[in-house]
Parts: sequence; C-alpha cells; structure tokens
Amino acid sequence: TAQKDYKLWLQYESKTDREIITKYLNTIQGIEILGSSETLKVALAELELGLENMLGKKITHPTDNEQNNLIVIGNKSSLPLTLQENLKSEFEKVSKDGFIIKTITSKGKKNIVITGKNDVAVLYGVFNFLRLIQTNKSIENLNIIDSPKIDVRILNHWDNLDGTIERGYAGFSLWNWHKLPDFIDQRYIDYARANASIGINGTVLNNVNANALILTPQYLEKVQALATAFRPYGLKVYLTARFSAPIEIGGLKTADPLNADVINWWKNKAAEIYARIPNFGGFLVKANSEGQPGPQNYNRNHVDGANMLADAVAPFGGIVMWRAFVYSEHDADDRAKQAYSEFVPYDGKFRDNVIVQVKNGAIDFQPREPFHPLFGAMPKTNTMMEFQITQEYLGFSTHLVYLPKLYQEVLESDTYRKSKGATVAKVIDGSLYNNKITGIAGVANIGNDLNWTGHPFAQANWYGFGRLAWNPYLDSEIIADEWLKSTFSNDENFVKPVKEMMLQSREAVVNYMTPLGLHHIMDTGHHYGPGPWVGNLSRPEWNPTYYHKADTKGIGFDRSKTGSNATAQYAPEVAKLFDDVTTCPEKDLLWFHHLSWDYKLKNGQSLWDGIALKYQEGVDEVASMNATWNKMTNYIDKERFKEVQMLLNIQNKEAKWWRDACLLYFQQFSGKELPKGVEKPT
Ligand code: GCW
Repeated sequence: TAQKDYKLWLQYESKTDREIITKYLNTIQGIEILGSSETLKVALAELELGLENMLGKKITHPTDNEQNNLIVIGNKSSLPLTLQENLKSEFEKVSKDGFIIKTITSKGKKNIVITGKNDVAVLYGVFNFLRLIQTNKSIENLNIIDSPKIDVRILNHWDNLDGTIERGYAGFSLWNWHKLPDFIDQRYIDYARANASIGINGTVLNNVNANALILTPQYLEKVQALATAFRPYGLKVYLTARFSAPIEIGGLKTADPLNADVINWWKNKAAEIYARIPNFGGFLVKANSEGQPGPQNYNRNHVDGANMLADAVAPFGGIVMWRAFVYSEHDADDRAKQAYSEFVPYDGKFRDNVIVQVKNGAIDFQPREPFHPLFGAMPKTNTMMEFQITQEYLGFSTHLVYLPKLYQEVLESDTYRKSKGATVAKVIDGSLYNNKITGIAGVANIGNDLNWTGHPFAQANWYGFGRLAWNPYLDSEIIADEWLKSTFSNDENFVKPVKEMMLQSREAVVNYMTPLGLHHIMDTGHHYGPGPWVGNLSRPEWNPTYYHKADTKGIGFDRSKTGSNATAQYAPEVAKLFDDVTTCPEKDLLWFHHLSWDYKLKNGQSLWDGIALKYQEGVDEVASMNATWNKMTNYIDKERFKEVQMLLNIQNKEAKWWRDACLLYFQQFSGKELPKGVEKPT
C-alpha cells in the first residue's frame, strides 16, 4: 500500500521460506555493537529493524557470554586487538569510507564482523549486509571489501524556498522551511537512511537558480537543523551560493570577486556557516548561465569567481562545485560547443578544492547524448559528473525509464584522452589524472509525494544513481536486480521479466522521442511531450528547430568538420569517428550530421523510413512493457501494481503521441509516405 511505496528499497519484507529463515537465524543469533556514536546507534537500529522484519525474530545483544554466531559491528579502533590483527590485510585494502564484512572463525567460534575505518563505513557495511539478506544471498563465509570509488556522491535538489521544485515531478520540496528548525519530520530521517543505504554522502538542499536568502541567519538556523539530523547517516549538507548574495543580503554595492569587501563578506559567511555546521560540505554555483549572476558581470572569469569562494571555505575543508553548464544566445553557432570553449582555457587555474561540474552531455539531459567533450579535456582540473535523475526531458515521473542504463552508457564512453580505454568513469573517479577531489552529482527526483519520486519505478533511478556513484563500473543490470528484489520480491517469475522491461525502457524512450541522434524536440518551456515545431521562445537555441534543422533536403545538426565542427572538441580518435558519417554510430547520427531523407542507413533503409520505423519500434516497446507488467498481478501488492499499470497505460498513449506528432511534422519536409509497418496516425 502507500506504506510500501514509502519504504523505497528498504522494505525488509518478511521471508516466507522456512528453510531460508532457519539458515539465516543459525548464523545470526546476536548483535554485538562496539561503540556508542550516533552513527553506530543508527546502524544498530537499522540492523535490528531489518533483521526482525525479514526473519521474524528480534535479534538482540547476547545476554550470556556465548560469543558465537554474532554480528559484530564497530570501527577499526574499537575492535579487540586480535580482530584488528586478523583483519590487517583487509584494512590495508579498504579506503576511508569503505567497509569490510567478514566471517571470522577463531577458537571454534564463528562471527560476522562488519567494520571499516570510521563509523559511517560501518553503517554502509550494515546496509550492505542487510541487502544480502534482502536479495536472498548466502551469508556463510563472507569476505567482502567494498570501497567507494568517488569521494563526493551527492544529490542536487533544485528546490526553491517557497516549496516548489524546478523540474520536480514528485510533489513539493521535502524541506518544510516553515516548521524548521524545531520540527524534524520523520521524512528527513528516512531520506537520510535511504541515501546512506546506497552510499550517497552529500546533498545540496536548494536550487542552482539560487535565492540568496538561504544564506541569511534565519535560514541557516534551519539548514543547521537538517544538517544535524543527517549527520549520523554520513550525509553532509551543501548549499548553492547565489553569486550576487553580497549585494542582496550583504548590503554591498558589488559582488565583484576581486573586490576586498566581497572577498571578506564570503569569508565571514563561510565562518558563520561552519560555526553552525562543522561538517558543512561547501557550495554549488551556477554562474553566468541562463541569466544567473556571476563573475562575468564584473568582467571577471569563472576562475576568479570559483577561486574566491574556494578560498572562503578552504580553511574549513569545504569545496566549491562550479558548474560548466554555460551557453549564451550571443554565440548562436552551436550551443554544444560553448562549455568546452569557455572552460578548457582555464585548465590548471582552479584551486584544489574546486571541482568543475559537467553535465553528462553538451546540450541538456536528453534521452541520449554523446558524452560531454569536457570529460578528459582538463587534465589539471577536478571534474565531476552531473546526471539528471529527475526526468525533465524523459516524460517526467509519468514515463517508466530506467536511467542507470543511460548513466552506464555515458560512464563507459571512451574519451581516448591519454590513450584508448580512458573512459568517462576513469575521468571522474580520478584514476586517469589523479585528481585531488572526485565527485558525481544527480539532480534529485525526490519530492513530498508519498512514494518520494512520483513514479514507483523512478525510485530505481535514485537507487541506481547512488550505486553508480559508489562504483561507476557496476552493471546497471545488477543494480536493477538488487532494486527489484529489495523493493518488490525475490520471485524470479517477477524479477526476470520486469528486469528485462526496465533494461529495455531507456532505448524505448529514445526510440519514441528522439531516435538516431535527434534531440531537444520536446515542447518548449516545460519539455513534456513532442514539439519539434517552432516554439514560442525568444532565444534561438531554445527552439527545437535549432536542433533538428529539418528541411526538404534533410534533417540533423551538422557538427562535423563541414558544419559547426563541434567534433573537434573530442580527442582525435573520437573526433574522427563522429566526423565520418560512415563510422559515426547510428544512435548519434543526427546529432553530428545533416543528412538527406534518402540517405541509406546501414540496414539499407532510407533515413526517412528508418526514422519512422524507430518511432514505431519505441511504441511497440512500450506496448511490450505494458504487456509484461500486466502479467505481474499475482506477484506484488495490488496498489503498486495498479499504480504502475495506469502509468504504463499513459506512457503507451504518449509514445504514440510522440510518434504521430514527430512523423506528421517531419513528413511536411520529407514529402514521403510512411513505410510499411508504421501505424498511421489516428
Ligand atoms: O535543463 C535546464 C533546465 C533548467 C535548469 C538548467 C540548469 C536549474 O531546463 O530548469 O535550471 O538546465 O541545469 O541550470
């Protein structure tokens, strides 16, 4: 019921198979906790809750001296010396926030030790241990060492102070600024639990289109209350910094980053924040982008702005995440080139505690984009990933799209910087260039809807983002498997088909929205539904026609040598691949090339027929997702079944809407009949 939706992947559904329960209970007869920090307390509470719910028995601290079949939880320094010695090689391998789960037998006694170098690592270990049971895995002879590969694993909330969420489709903001600081909603705790369970360790509370008020004492007091509630879970709070804040709330005449008063104002502001929140993470900044203020307003540049803020937080260990999402209407040649052109010249000039945050693609969170050319192009600059979890361009929270597939595709892309095999994952985990800080951000899809994310399956995107943030090399299929089992059921009759449906969903949305490299043809402004026609927006690069450039001769954006030459921003090997229409992957064809309607695709179809058939394929895929789901009635609760069914029905209708709208529109230019197999618009 609604209760189930609320619990996300932390259902801790009771096991029904006696044999499985008995096996687990034989190995888990008590819990021993070493230490008493807030973090260990929540770890213990989670362990007790999970085990009792799943195994139907309260597992407690052993009352006798029987030290056998226990789960022992505690950080390295709290372990008895013999255990520390026993785990010596594991501790050498594990990094700061990584955990060890090991079955240790000594003197005929067998216990499972969950440990790490700090308490948060232990908490991560506990969640991982619970996941083993959630997914019916064996807990005999465990020997797991798992360390996060990325330092800053962070959600970006685009939440406004009035409770609305920019591009949010799951209700209003979780943060009840009115009732804070004294009212700590249980949701805040459950939010922190959910994040900790997947290793997310940071959250930016407010929108990048920032309001300076968040930095006033009145709001900082509320921010402090949230930070305090999140702290036991290892979840750090960050804020967006509106660049003009010194003017708006500081009474200064300027926000020039080289002005002494401005510099001082930010230093004092940082000190004020850290006095309240000792583990404050730092600032996220959108500057000189889409009308936001920034250093360029004062003829300064991104480095001046970022470094000034970085110096203010550096004494406290804070960082600045400076966004590279910049483009301007004054440079209308090709929006896709602007971030690279603007940032690459600054390589090596940013402070060590600055990290440049780059969206996965060069335009804007499309169903498919080639990886952003900035990845790997700034060897001397910390560079982090920004993915969007909220589905701004992918059907909001109405369409089922499993995003880890998209994330994985980006992370696996080869930048060919330095050499072959230099994947985006290697850029952002720091292994390619040995960066000082590494990070990955996801624009949150979370709101105050009972189910948190609007679509029950959108929970998988939050989950999957967290898992990939921890380990960007994880397979999205494994993530889907874990999520389905923890959220719904371990029954393979359910897991197998539904997993297939999830894995197929990303390609389906590409097919029915933007096949073959088409992009940004959503209706203008809200970005829901098709709108390839001229929009009502003033700036050329906000209009879909700018991106598809369809005319009677053909369709597509020529970004090759003969066009905007955006391909030159990639490493030579990649540039060559994209430049040549015969080697350019067809999935990206119209991203890089303008081609005639008669152009022959690899399968022999004409471009027009190929586009039309792709739209149809997308529609068919949604129909098959629908059919799969309709067979699942007996495996899960009625409420969630029904919810997803209704949503898939909408998606089915809207996939057709996309196909019909786009094909009718493009047909005016191609002047061709629809090929056989494509349903006529009704
Ligand atoms: O995708 C665009 C969105 C804006 C957003 C901007 C950004 C927060 O349409 O709503 O603003 O990107 O990422 O800054």
